[in-house]
Amino acid sequence: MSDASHGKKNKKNKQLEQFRSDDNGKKMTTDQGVKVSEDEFSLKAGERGPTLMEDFHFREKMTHFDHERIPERAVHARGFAAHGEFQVYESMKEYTKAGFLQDPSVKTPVFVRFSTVAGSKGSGETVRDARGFATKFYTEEGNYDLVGNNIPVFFIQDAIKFPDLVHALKPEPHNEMPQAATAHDTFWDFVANNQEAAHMVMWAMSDRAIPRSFRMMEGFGVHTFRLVNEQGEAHFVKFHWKPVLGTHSLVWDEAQKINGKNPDFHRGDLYQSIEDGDFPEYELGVQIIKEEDEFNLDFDILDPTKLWPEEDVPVKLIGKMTLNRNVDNVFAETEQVAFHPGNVVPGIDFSNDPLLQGRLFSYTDTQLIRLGGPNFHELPINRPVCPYHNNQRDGYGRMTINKGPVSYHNNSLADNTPATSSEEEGGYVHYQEKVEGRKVRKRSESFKDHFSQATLFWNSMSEPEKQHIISAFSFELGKVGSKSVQQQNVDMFANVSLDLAKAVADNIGVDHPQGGGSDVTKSSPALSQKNTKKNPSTRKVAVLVGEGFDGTEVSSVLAALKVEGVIPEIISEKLGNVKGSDNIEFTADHTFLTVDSVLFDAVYAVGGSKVSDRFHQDAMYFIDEAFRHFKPLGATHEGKKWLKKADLVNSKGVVLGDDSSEFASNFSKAIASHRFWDRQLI
Ligand code: HDD
Repeated sequence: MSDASHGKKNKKNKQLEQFRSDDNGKKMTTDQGVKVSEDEFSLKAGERGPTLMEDFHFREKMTHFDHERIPERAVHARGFAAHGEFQVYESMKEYTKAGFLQDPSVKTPVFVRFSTVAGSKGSGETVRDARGFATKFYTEEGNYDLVGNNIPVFFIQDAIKFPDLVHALKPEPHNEMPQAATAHDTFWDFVANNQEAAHMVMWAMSDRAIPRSFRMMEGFGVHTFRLVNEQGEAHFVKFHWKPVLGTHSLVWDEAQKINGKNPDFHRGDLYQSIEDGDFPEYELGVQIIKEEDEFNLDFDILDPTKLWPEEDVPVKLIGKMTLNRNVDNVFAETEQVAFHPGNVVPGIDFSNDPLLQGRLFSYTDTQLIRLGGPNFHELPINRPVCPYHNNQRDGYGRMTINKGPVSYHNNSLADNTPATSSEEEGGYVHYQEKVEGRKVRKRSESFKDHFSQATLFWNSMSEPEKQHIISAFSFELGKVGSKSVQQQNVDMFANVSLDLAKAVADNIGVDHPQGGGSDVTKSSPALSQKNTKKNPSTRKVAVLVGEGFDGTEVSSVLAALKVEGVIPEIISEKLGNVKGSDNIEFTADHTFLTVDSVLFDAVYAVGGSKVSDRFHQDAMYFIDEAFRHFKPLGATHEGKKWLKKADLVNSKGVVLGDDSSEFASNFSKAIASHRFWDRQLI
């Protein structure tokens, strides 16, 4: 509660407060404020007679309902958001004059929306896909939007290809299948015939595309931007978000099952963590390159299909973002928020990345149709926290009442106000990059290497991660109907790795590639999730408890796990109380009917002296599935019998014990490990 009462005192929250409305306990009125006497029966001429047009309450209620929906986002339709705050660790004055990056004592309000890319608004959340990671900083100098993804590179190099990419990856137009999935012909046809996609496809086939949680994924600004300081000096920059809990992923089989068991898995996880006070945290990182070093890397820094290996250009962590408040209304805030990579503040500028330049057009354009006109910046969630004045006027849904006759510049009647500001006064002045060239429709030669970094990514993966990538390719291409498209992709990815291409070819029954192979031997350990942070905090553990469990021992294990931040949830035969020894009772949170092992990070098998055969069978199934998803398993007391019966006691990540404190400490370490990938499945 110390954290400024969960951000309640911040300027954005105070601004939003003016627009909040609490209908609880109030009298019902029409939109015109007239009290309503009856809300169940329309006005009729006689009890069985025709409904009358003069029923203004009926008309208003129905009309509003008929217009309740707005177009979903063309991409990133399925999303979830939260409020928070950002604080810089130390002044970034050397590189940028951006006000919110100067003073470590300043908390800048933020609003962050996470999303999948391909699926519709109601689609499942644990699909294989990139995740959007869009942050709006409400700074004192205006809104700054960092509209990124959880993958540091993009499928295409030029925005003119974006409609083609999206047409290919969305459900196919003749039958609108498949939903929220790239495992279909048009996507893979696009990939093989637009080979700049190679690098991002490697990421999309990796564990990064099935994150365990929005709280456990990285974010990237993707493009090269510029930081500009007070002296007008510029540096190239790439932005990163690093989750404090580390970067962790699901298993593909588990991810697919979660979509059935709980299609709201990721939003539920984010929402509940914030409600519980386990605020998600991310550190902001920057990679910085001097202007004069623009050409010193072996790729073009304007090419959005390239990352800057962290070992070559270190990531400097410059601040932390904490998400500490859920929205009050998903439509008003999450749905109506309008991000734009062109929303920048003085001190942050663009580069000539042709993907970025095209994005600068697309985002306003899409909001105009989605939010119904040019005044979407006035929606409460989109308003800056600093004052704004200009001569823009009118349009659908205009809310500001601009006073006076003057709405033009220059003028004398209002003393030429609103007045422009000089650079010294904080006016945004675009970086004066010298540009020269002929007008050509061309791709720079320096953008033409599509495979070296795809191989760098492959080389950086641990063995289990490589196996996951092979499986993902085999799954996706295995769903492709066209043999030709399958073969084209195998031939294409032979340029990334022959091992990969051959393994996939074998799995999907096409020929081994004719040529291929790569001479890139470099790797970047920072890209492997094997090297991420390990922390048991906020991990959910299913505690399988039956009647007659050992009350004292189990209570002390659960208490010790909670100290580590682990969240145990009791699963028993029925909801309500479950009795153990020593007069200890637990309240069951779930039964095997209401949850499944895929919804938990680990299982603690406790059992009980009086469990039924049915409970026994269900527990065995639950444990077996968790084991197959490489999850940590712990067992004490009767629970050990289940693991012995399943022959799991000697496997990696299986913790047995009777001494409660030793068991809790070992189990908690296993939980922090996330998954035991080198476990031999039986
Ligand atoms: Fe985009 C939404 C991220 C390339 C056009 N994009 C959108 C969102 C994110 C990204 C996170 C959702 C924002 C939200 O939560 O409301 N987009 C990216 C990244 C890209 C990228 C990281 C590559 C580096 N996008 C990109 C291109 C174009 C677009 C090249 C078009 C030229 N993106 C859009 C859009 C969307 C969008 C159609 C759909 C809804 C919206 O903008 O507000 O305009």
